Amino acid sequence: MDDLPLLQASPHRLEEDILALARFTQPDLPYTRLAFSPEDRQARQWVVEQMRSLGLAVRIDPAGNILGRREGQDPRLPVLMTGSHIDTVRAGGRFDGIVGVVGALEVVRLFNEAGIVTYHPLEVVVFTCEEPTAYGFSPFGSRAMAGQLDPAQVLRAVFPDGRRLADLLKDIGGDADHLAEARLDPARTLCHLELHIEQGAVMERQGLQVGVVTAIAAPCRGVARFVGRADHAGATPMSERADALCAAAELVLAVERIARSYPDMVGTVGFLQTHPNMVNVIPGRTELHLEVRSTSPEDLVAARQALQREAYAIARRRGVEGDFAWLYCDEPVVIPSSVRHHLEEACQQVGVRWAPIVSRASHDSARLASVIPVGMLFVPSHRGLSHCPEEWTDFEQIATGVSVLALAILRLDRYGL
Ligand code: HGY
Ligand code: MN
Ligand code: MN
Repeated sequence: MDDLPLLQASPHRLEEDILALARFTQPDLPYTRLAFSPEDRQARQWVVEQMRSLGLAVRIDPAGNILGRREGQDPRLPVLMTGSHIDTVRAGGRFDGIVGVVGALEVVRLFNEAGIVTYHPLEVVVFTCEEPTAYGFSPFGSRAMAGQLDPAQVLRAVFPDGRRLADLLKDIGGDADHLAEARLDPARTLCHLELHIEQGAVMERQGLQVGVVTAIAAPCRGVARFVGRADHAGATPMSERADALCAAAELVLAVERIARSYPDMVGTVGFLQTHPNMVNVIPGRTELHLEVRSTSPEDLVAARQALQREAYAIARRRGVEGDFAWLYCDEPVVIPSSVRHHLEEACQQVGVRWAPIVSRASHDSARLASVIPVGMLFVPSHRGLSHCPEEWTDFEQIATGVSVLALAILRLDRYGL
């Protein structure tokens, strides 16, 4: 048993921070803090102030990622990163991403209180725009760090209301003209650890306090558009219609059917627009955004091909124009045992009920995994609910996860990978 200190995170401080961040929301739609929104900018400023109050040196990279640096004993050593995101989905929760940021801040507090100076520099990270937005590719900040963004695409990106992504980035301290400088240097980065809520019900059902993530499922997201013929809903015989919404409806059910046909896959259509969207007009145009997720690269390839075929077959069958394109397809991630080992040992030493667990949700860590070693710890989600205001994790449960995170960082700092 090594002599690394077991530090006890404070549920009360974590509660204060989480409830403080929850106040930065669209007031009429809690909890909504979309990336680049006024609420997001206020929350980012709050985090910067917290970082500075803990003695961290704060910088914002060209992708808008916030990095709070705590110097180590040896500046030549690579950085140990930990953090997550603070933007939410629309009408989302108070814990998704936030737990990883306030947890990282609490680790710094614990180190400060214990007078611990790690060998490696430590960086607390808030990634820009992890959740989807109207211009498509997300996560944004972690993708930029992984060198997975096309700067030209970013410079071209415009929201439906005309706002340019480059301008929004500038508003938060980023710089779309220098995105390449946000890229991580793997030689200067030891690893990244992310504490996150499970967003599923496995841990609560099994009475687990901490989950050590083994793999992260990957989303493949695509856009389908159907163009039929808007017409009078009353005067047009059923045999003479080109109904774009019926075509979309068939594809929605095809996503469900195809996802169900693979053992480890999920599929969803969470976004559907129809035009002109009036009860007495046959829909002339529809646009839907779909995703399928799995930890199996082979199944994802097969499902993508099946979906693409299905979209065009539906269009032909129904006599409407159909168009389908994949926005992006991320790769599933396997967590390296070199990092997992320290997370598992930290669980053992803290003495928590833990188990290995697959992440069905995607995370910033999944994007970084292509360039540096990553690891993830989960804390339970009450009734498995997430991406909704009912999302909940007890502050004591979060504190347990943070205590394990703190020890895992000390282990990685002392023993390396
Ligand atoms: O969609 C996800 O898995 C993540 O919550 N953005
Ligand atoms: Mn999320
Ligand atoms: Mn998240």
